[in-house]
Amino acid sequence: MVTDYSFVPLEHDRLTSDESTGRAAQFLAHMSRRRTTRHFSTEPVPRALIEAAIATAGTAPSGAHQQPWTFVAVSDPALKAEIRRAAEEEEQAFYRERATPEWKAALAPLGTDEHKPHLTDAPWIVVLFRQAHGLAPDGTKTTYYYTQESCGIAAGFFIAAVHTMGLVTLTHTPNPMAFLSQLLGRPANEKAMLVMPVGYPATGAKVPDLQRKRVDEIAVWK
Ligand code: IYR
Repeated sequence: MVTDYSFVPLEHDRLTSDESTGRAAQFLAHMSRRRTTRHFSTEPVPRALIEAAIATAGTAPSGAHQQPWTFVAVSDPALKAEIRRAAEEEEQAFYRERATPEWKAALAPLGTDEHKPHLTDAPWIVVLFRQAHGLAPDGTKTTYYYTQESCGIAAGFFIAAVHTMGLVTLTHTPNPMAFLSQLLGRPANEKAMLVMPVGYPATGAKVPDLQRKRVDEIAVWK
C-alpha cells in the first residue's frame, strides 16, 4: 500500500529552557524507578489500560511508517497456561542444553531459570509480533524496512507506558519462540519478538540490586 501524504503544520509546544530542564529531570527520575521484576500479583488489570499501552506503543516511529507490529493481548487463563507450558518447555532445553556456559554465567547473577510463574500470575500477557513483511489478503508480499528497529522502539514505548500506569512488565524472550505463532494463530509474516506479562507487582516483589551505567559510561561527546 502506497500512501501519498499531504503535509500539515507540526503541532509543537516550545518550552522555556527551565521547563525543558524540569521535564527532563522529572522524566529521568520517573524512568529510573522502572524495574523489571519476576514477581507479579494475580490482581486483575482493566483491559483499557492494556489498550492504552498498546496505543502508546503504536505511536512509535517506524521504517517508512509501515508500523510493522502486532500486539496480541492474552487474558484467557487457559491460553496463558498454554503459553507458560510451551515457554517452560523451550526454556528447559535452553537452560539445560542450548545455552552456552558463557551465556549461563551471564544470566546467573540475575537468577533467571526455566520456571516462568509470572506467565500465569500476571493478568495479561502481551506478545509483540514483528511483521517481517507485509502480506495482503490475496497473498501479495510487500517489503517492510527496519522492522527490528521499529519494533524495538515500539516495545520501549510500551514498557514506558506500562510503568507510567503504575504497572510492571518483564521482557521475556523464549528461545525459540515459533510456538507462539501457532498458539496465537498468527500469519506466516509475523514473527514473535517479545513476551511481556503485565500486571501489578506481587506484595513483597523482589528485584536484583543492580546499578545502571552512568551517562559518562554510555555517552561519547565529540
Ligand atoms: N530466554 C531465557 C533466557 C534469558 C536470556 C537473557 I540475554 C535474559 O536477559 C534473560 C533470560 C529466559 O527468558 O529465561
